Amino acid sequence: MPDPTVEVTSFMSTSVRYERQGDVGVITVDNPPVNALSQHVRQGLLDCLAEGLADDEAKALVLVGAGRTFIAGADIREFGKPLAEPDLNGVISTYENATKPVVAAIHGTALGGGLEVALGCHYRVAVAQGKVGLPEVKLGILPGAGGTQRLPRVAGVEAAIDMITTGKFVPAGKALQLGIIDAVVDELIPGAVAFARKLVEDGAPLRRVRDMDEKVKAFDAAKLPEIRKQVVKAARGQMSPVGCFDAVAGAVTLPFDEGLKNEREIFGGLMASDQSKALRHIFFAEREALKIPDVPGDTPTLPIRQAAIIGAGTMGGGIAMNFANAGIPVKVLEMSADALERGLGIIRANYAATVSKGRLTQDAMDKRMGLIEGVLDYDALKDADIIIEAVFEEMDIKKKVFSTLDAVAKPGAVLASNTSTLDIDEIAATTSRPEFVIGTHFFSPANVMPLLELVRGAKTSYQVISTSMKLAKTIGKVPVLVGNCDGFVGNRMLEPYVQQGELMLVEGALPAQVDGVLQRWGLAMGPFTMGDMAGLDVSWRIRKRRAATRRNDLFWPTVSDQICEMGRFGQKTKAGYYLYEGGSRTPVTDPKIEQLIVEASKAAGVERREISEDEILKRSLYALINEGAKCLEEGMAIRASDIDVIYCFGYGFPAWRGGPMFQADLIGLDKVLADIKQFHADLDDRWKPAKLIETLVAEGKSFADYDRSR
Ligand code: TC6
Repeated sequence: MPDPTVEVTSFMSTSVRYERQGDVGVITVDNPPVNALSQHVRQGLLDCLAEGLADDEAKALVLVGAGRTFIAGADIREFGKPLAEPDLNGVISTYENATKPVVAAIHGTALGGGLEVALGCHYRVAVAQGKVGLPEVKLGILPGAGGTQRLPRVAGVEAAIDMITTGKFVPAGKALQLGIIDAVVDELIPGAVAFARKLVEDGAPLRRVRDMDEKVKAFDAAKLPEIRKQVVKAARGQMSPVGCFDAVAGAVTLPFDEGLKNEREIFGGLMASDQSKALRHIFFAEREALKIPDVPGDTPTLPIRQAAIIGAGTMGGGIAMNFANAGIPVKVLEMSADALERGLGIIRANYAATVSKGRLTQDAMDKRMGLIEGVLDYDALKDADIIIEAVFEEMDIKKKVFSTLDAVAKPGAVLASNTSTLDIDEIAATTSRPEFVIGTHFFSPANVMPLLELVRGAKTSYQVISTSMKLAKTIGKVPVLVGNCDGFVGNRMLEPYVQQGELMLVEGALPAQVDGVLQRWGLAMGPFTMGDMAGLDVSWRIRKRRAATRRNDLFWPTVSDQICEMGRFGQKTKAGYYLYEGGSRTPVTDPKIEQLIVEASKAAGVERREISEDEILKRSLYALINEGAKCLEEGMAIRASDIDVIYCFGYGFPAWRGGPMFQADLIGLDKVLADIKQFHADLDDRWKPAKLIETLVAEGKSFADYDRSR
């Protein structure tokens, strides 16, 4: 039934419509799912504005989004294609120059071009749950429709630099304080319409943000160079935060129109960059990873109202925090009261640290702690909808836990194993319900790292897969479904990568040299710093387990084993490849280890040589790519882009490099293959090229083509 109080005067476009509520015209953008500013929306916005201005009955106009959100930005799918008119800047200035007051009514998220459109309106209101942000920096670009010029004019220069260079979202309350919005309303459309009517009654001016220069004038331009230095440092090689800064600086140093021109020029450079292509690739890859080809999108999911974790160690505690953070009650089982108290103590200390940094209120911490219940008896887990085992990484122990779970868990409970390498089918076989068993490979620290590798066993049901994917999103993770093989996808690829690092040490490199090259390229850390952080004993144990089955015709470096034999397991023992003095986490080179490496070369009969930066980078990156391709050809990863998501969200691979498989396409698969073949000829059989790479090169295709063909 149409609402009789609403007078529909016309439908100019299927995605933007104009209606009137009494004396206020309402322009509604209706372009699901997020009201992105596709070409037809931009045209619709112009058409409906013209309609509203021509409507003599309308004294003011309100702009609103249909469905779950205001406009969430430009249509990212249009990027990289020729611009179709009308361009967004033109639409925004038409709104800004409108002769009747226009009020943007924000709910959901007003992001990017969406917030820029709102800043083109004369006034902005939002519901309390609404959020605003300019997240373009995360796509490798900047707010190119005036956002870098208008936001500082309403929020002040420092707040604008912070928002634009980080892309963070700001909730309505804070947006009001900053001056980004003018009021918080209880109900979206009625609130905005009432606000607009009041403007008319008060004879309020047509306030154009472009003319509001008080806040930019109040800013001391002498501060800019120092802030820029900080932005460059934090960006660690990513161009867009610096471009964003430079554009906002233009709002301080240039008149509005020139500032816009400056913004436009920087925008063009960023948009054409490989970094932006990489970041856009990761944006869509993250969402694509949620789609599992053989699992129908509408597969019903199981409700998860109560979770349980077995083990209150570092991993178990971190996993429990994810549930509590999402408001899901979680029981944590330990074998002794002492171990339980220790585990809960660490969780409490983690939350307290967040409270002391001002990122969580004491009240919220208490609520979260209140959702975590320590238990000492398996029987307490019988009501749980999901039970995640996070005990020691030993097959026999995990099997025992699962056969006990099988006896205790209610029918229909998801039984998950947090393993990083073990065979999920072997674990599932100890239960009478392998279809309910799935691997959940969290990354440490589990309450911080976004990646969640979900491991599909041979019998895992569609329902359990769907439930786990959905749950992962609910607890704030980025899930990727992978197959069941040793190390799954992430750690399996890591092994040849770390091996290349270790081999290069014996051939002539040093840890700080290898780590330095990779860090300068953008990785959060190189293999040796990473090993020290993760604990060298973990990979030592895995190496020992695999020793009996490894190939005898290959040379196996022993440096890492020797370091472990010295009781140096990395940061936790204050020494590993590096030294960590006085509890510091900063690696310091240890001459003793350098000596050990030189001796290892001698013992292996290897004459040490200079290893170039190029060789370090290629051997590290191509080891990942070659193993990634093998994971793909074996079906362990569904898509090349899933592998990129795994590396960017779980292994500190810079998103602005797009992940290893994206890099392979960018470099050119034929070039990558030629180098791999050369390594194969010069080094050893570890470099046997993956068949998939050879096939794709022979067909003139890329990993992206392979993904599209599936
Ligand atoms: C910009 O504005 C530049 C302006 C200057 C120009 C001159 N375009 O994330 P979800 C799709 S740059 C196209 O799962 P949520 C998404 O791919 C843009 N598509 O939902 C997915 O499709 P699928 C600045 C988009 O509720 C579906 O919508 N804005 C866009 O978890 C649902 O998405 C941003 O960077 C888009 N802009 O989160 C905001 N956005 O179902 C980017 C989403 O086919 N978007 N899709 O896989 C977001 O951050 C989130 O989507 C969200 C909603 C917070 C809006």
